[in-house]
Amino acid sequence: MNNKTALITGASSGIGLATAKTFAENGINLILCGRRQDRLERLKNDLKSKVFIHLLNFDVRDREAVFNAFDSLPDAFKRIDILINNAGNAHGLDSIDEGDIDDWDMMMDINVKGLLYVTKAVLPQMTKRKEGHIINIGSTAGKEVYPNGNVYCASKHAVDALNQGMRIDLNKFGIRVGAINPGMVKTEFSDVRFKGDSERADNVYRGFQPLSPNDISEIIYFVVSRPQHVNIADLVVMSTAQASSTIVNKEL
Ligand code: NDP
Ligand code: 8X3
Repeated sequence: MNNKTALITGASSGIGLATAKTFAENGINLILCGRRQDRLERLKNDLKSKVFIHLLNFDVRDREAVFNAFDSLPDAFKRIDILINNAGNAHGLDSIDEGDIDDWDMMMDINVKGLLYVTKAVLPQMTKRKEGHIINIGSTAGKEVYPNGNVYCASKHAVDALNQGMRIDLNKFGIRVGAINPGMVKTEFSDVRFKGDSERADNVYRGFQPLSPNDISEIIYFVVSRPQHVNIADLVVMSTAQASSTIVNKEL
């Protein structure tokens, strides 16, 4: 994997941060993206002895900022071999009749439109080279719908559809496209969903062993390190205790 460069959105926390560390351990140069620049700087300091790192600071909802960020890339980082479309979150967990429209906007704007903007910005150099690998971080919420998950599930079903659509349309360029759809992973995801209510967030993962961000980053590395002719198109991964979005065995 030497001399490869990966761009990771949402590298300041959780799955994206773990992926940055795993990729750095394996010699993949990094473009790390997120809004919290202080966290990105810290991560760069931790990893800069291993690989070359460039930081991009933008909100994926801001279309102009996304394209400006990519235009600003130094020559050494203009070739992006691997795109990890990871930035995203749930906002709220409410019945559809009680949902907050601002939460709905955030989920659709970040998880769906943001992913599209970043992909659009990264693609030209991949289509030109007829080479590249895109990993979309979906969710079990993109494979099934659970009570009060409504709009978050819709946003992840959209990621599932886009993953298939990208794979079909980019096939002519030889670009690999695949999704990794995790079940419950202990990150800042639930803190964000419950707007800082840490007790409610912790409760989501109480009584069983959820996945860790590192469990997912190791799988992402496995996927991107397959030989060129192998594309892992769609992968669902849950903790052993979880059987579906609503069935979790707390007796294990
Ligand atoms: P975290 O909350 O820990 O991380 C989310 C990341 O997304 C942060 O780095 C955050 O960076 C970034 N992000 C959020 N909003 C924006 C924005 N508007 N612009 C740019 N970056 C943004 O959660 P996870 O690591 O768990 O989530 C990563 C992905 O995994 C998401 O797509 C999520 O839906 C998916 N997922 C998570 C699961 C889980 O159980 N945790 C299970 C299945 C899928 P910053 O705030 O600095 O901008
Ligand atoms: C995150 C997993 O089950 O909280 O995508 O929706 S879940």
